[in-house]
Amino acid sequence: MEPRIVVLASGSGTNLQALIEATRERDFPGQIVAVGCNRPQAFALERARQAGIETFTVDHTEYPSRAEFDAAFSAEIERHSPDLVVLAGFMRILTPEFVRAFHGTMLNIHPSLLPKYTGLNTHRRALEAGDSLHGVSIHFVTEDLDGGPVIAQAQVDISADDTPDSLAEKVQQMEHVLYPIVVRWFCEGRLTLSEDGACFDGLPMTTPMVLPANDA
Ligand code: NHR
Ligand code: GAR
Repeated sequence: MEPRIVVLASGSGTNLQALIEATRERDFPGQIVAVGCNRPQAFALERARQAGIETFTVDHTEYPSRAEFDAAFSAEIERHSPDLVVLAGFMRILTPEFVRAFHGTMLNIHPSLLPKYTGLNTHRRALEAGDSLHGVSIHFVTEDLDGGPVIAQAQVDISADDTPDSLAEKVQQMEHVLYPIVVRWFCEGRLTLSEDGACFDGLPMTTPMVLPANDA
């Protein structure tokens, strides 16, 4: 059977859309079996419904603690027996218990060139720092927030007239290219997490795979 993928999202779901389109290709080695959300109004849910994919929502505002939200959310995820959990614009920090339950089988896409700018508002922070290069990283999720082993990155150039919004748009275009590639590698069994970090075809990755900026 093809690897079963559960995608978790909180917002507009453009990365989800890119993954839906990629996994629809006849030769794609995995299937999205469900989309989970912590916000009932997230447009990601609508995209999943449009694609005929099962959805579930666990509204974090209805839970008194992170631990209780995470317990309810992970129970919903487990019902779908995922081989891979994909965070795609998922905006809640996950407890160590949650992360341990999906060790080596959970990926996140983060809008910066990690280890730079973990956390939020990455585009504004890259601009304020005067950086000329920015981008996106895909990493295994560990207890260390945005600190798990990085698998792949795509760079974008920052130009003088960029704003946080224009930069976000450029970065997102690369996200939609890179995430389906990395999810495919995972589904093909080429990507694993070992004590030495991320491995590709069984060999530890000493450095992430990088798609360079156009005029780098
Ligand atoms: N959880 C763990 N344990 N490890 C990671 O690497 C995680 C994670 C949960 C989410 C995505 C991450 C990102 O790509 C992610 C990686 C949300 C926040 C945050 O501060 C930080 C990082 C990420 C996602 N969230 C606020 C919180 O209190 C809420 C913000 C909101 O709801 O808008 O959880 O950047
Ligand atoms: C993406 O740019 C993703 O990198 C970022 O949110 C956006 C979600 O867009 N993720 C984070 O900031 C995680 N904290 P989408 O909902 O359209 O895929």
